[in-house]
Order: sequence, then structure tokens, then C-alpha cells
Amino acid sequence: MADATQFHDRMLSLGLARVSEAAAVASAKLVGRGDEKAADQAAVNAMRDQLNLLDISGVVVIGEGERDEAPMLFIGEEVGNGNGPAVDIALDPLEGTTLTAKDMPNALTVIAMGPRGSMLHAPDVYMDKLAIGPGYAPDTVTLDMSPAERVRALAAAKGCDASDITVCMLERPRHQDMIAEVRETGAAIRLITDGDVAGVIHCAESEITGIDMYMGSGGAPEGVLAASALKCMGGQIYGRLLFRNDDERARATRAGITDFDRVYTRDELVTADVIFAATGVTDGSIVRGLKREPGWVTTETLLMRSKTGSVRRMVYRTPIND
Ligand code: VTB
Ligand code: MG
Ligand code: MG
Repeated sequence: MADATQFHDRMLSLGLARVSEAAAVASAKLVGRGDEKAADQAAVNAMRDQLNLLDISGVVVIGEGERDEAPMLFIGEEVGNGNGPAVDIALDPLEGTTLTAKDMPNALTVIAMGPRGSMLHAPDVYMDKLAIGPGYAPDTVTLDMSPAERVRALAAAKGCDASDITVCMLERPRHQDMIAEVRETGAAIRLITDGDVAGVIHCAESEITGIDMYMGSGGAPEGVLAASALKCMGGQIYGRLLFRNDDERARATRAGITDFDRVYTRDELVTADVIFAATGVTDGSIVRGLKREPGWVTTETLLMRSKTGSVRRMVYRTPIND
């Protein structure tokens, strides 16, 4: 039955890499083809098929949506072959469907796994997010600070000027004031059109990516996935659910959430050690995107375990027939 030893089986993490690889390979022929739905569907199907081969008794806690809106990998769906530890699964088979359809950077397939009960059952609403990389004291920046205060606080902690800081944000009209306030400090902003899981991960590799801090609102499910990654890489993330109407509050209630104003830390979003895998679909600064040659596809996967802090990068080349 489910015990920590079984969950920490070192082979299981390798199995997780195969799941994210399979989703990426399945979306290969749809990169840059302008059809987000087809790309997403291909990734979902492949991810589910591979997941069901794993020796786990898994439950999807972060998935494609509630049962009535997602035929596969819906929240609450049982996955795995049942011969293994009881685990929670958070996934996004194609994080960045539009990025994939347009062949723009940083589309990923993403999956995280932890012991049963280890992940916040975040409803599909927005989350206000704030993230920085490893090496800073807790609460160096907080959600309660204004955007400008966050920049100044991070610059002070880093021992640099505000103008040396780069903040990543989703380019959305709702972030207009935040953008203006951050620019006022002299900091730079890397605007992204989609993909804030990658945006947050980029904070943990600031020397490579040039990004020091992520802020702004995006999907709450993506917040839990990003927290899983930072639990492995180091770094802090804070998240607060945002509700636009009663339907969204009802979703949260159904997911077991009672305090609607709560700020979750990384270790409250993800409360136990997890395994995280992400495969590049389009090129990014953390992992390379899919490379196609006639008859073949090559992927790069980032596979991490928070228990040990280990990070693997795996290149995988496989024949494809389409
Ligand atoms: C967010 C973000 C995701 O889609 O969910 C975004 O977290 C949708 O935001 O990374 P809008 O509703 O403002 O368009 C992604 O960018 C891609 O799934
Ligand atoms: Mg998705
Ligand atoms: Mg997504």
C-alpha cells in the first residue's frame, strides 16, 4: 500500500519522464499548425495512455477540468494500473496550446506527482502569483507588497539596482497597472503571451533566463504545477486564488477550500516531496523544444525530485510514423 518508501521508488520518477515525453511526441506534428485543440487533444491522449501504464494508484488533482468539461484527465480521475502507491497527480498535457499552434517559445508538457494529499486541489480559477528563485530569505517579497515594493525589496536582497531586475509577466490588459508600476522603478519586464509555469520556472535559473521574478494572475492549476517545480529547484512562490463570481467560489468550495483569501506558500501549495517532469514542445531557455527530422522526433525532458534536489535532463529520440 501507499507508503513513502514506495512513492520514493527511484524508478517511478523515470516513468514520469516517459509520460511527459509521450505527450510531447504526440504533439510534434501539430507544432506551428495553427490548431490548438488538435495539439492539446493529442497531448492529452498520449499523456493518459502512458500514465495508465505506471505502477501507481493515482488520482488527478490538477487536470484538464472538472468531469463535466473534460472527457479525459478530469479532476478526480483515477490513473495508473493500480499496482503501486497512492499518489496525487498534477498535470497539464500541453501548457501553452497557443504557443504550440503558433510555434512560439516555452510550450511544455508538464506533470508532477506526490503522495496522496500532497497537493492543493486548486479549482480552475485565476491565481495571483509571485515567485522568485532560490537563495533568498523567506518573505523577501510578498503578495501584500505593491509591485514596485517587490522590485525594490528584491533588488535590496540581491544587492543590485531596481534597474538590474527583470520581471516576467503575462501580457494581459488586467496587468496594465502592474506593468506601469514595475516600469516606474526602472526594472525591465519580459512580457509573455502564455505559459506562466515556464515563467515561474525561469526565476529558478535566472542566470540562464535573465528573469528574477514572476508576478501577476494566471491559472490556479498552473500555480500548483509551478510550485511543484520550485519545490525541486528551490525558490519561493506565493499564490492567492482570485474569484470573479459565485460559480468560481462554488468550484473552490467543491474542491474543499474554505478560506477564500488565503495566501498559500510554496509548501502549502505542495505539502510533501514531489517528482516533476516537463518536456519541451517549442524551444525555451530551460529545455529545448521538439526537433523533427523525417521519420524521427527528439525531445528534451527536465526531471526533478524535490526529496534529493536532483535534476536530470534527458534527450530522447524516437521514430514517428505519421
Ligand atoms: C493562464 C496561464 C497559462 O493560459 O492560465 C493563461 O496560467 C490563460 O490566461 O500558463 P487568460 O485567461 O488571461 O488568457 C496559460 O498562459 C497557458 O495555459
Ligand atoms: Mg491544458
Ligand atoms: Mg495551461
